[in-house]
Amino acid sequence: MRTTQQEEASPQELHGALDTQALEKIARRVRWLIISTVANSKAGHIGGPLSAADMLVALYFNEMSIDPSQPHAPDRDRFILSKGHCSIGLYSVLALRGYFPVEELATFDHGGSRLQGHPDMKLTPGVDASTGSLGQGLSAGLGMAIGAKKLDRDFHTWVMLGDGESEEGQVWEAVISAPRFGVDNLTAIFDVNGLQQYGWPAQERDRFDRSEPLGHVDLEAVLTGFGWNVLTVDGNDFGQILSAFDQVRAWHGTSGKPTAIVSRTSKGQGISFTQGVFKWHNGVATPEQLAQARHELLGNDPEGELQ
Ligand SMILES: Cc1ncc(C[n+]2csc(CCOP(=O)(O)OP(=O)(O)O)c2C)c(N)n1
Ligand SMILES: [Mg+2]
Repeated sequence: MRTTQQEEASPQELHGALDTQALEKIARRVRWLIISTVANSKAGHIGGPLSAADMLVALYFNEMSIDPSQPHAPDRDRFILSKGHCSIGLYSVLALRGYFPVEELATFDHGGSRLQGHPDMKLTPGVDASTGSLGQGLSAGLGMAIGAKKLDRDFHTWVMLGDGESEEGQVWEAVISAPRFGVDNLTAIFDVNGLQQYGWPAQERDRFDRSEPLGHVDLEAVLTGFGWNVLTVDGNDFGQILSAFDQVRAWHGTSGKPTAIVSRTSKGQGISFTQGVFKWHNGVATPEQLAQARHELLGNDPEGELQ
């Protein structure tokens, strides 16, 4: 799908080209592609891609300096999905943005497909780092940001992490060291959706309700203390996301510090039966559930017929 507004803008000049209504429409399509593709392939993650969908759409459709026809352009902005199990969210956005045909999503997680369950930078156009083993993406992004400084290149590197993922020690090695390098060309987005794969039972003997991975942590205070610029947004609100991006752009090349966006979201966002339900970390929707999701996301929108 290419929107009229996009056709008018050159690939490098998308910033600000779409308003929040247009972005919301794209995000509804992305959510439909996530749940329908996973159902088609009978495997994949749902809750994490859905919580991150709005941020991914805002980055790829309104913020990053990229050209889908030149996925290896040296000056492109970089994006690393450190929570690599959420690949179908990234692939859906990359497909709609024009990196590869939307129809290719039908091959998701199949042997021989370019769209593996976890992102592979050697296979998929638009994927800047191979991820899936949680905890590693911010270190890779820090390396890219330092590299840009050393080579005097002006691109920005974005990394998205999960809140469960942020229990990994390597995340904090990167958090602690990044400010020493003055990487004001690096932004870490923490997708704080309140759930991980299982988490801890909220109460003893409680097998179903799950407590927040970072619920006991003042993430903003910790990141500020380690020397980061910190912004907090409702990560399912495009107005707040775009305002945060304005601030990131103002700090790029000027603040001398990396930036963290604490993106407060809800896992499974946007579909009534997945939202806030830990069991939808992954899962395959039944035909009835798919029909309901489609109705909630697309109504009778004929353009929703994407696969
Ligand atoms: C090093 C490592 N340990 C465990 C896993 C298995 N795993 C996949 S997703 C997940 C939970 C991640 O939770 P979170 O980061 O909060 O992601 P989200 O809620 O966005 O799905 C786990 C433990 C993994 N992929 N890598
Ligand atoms: Mg989570």
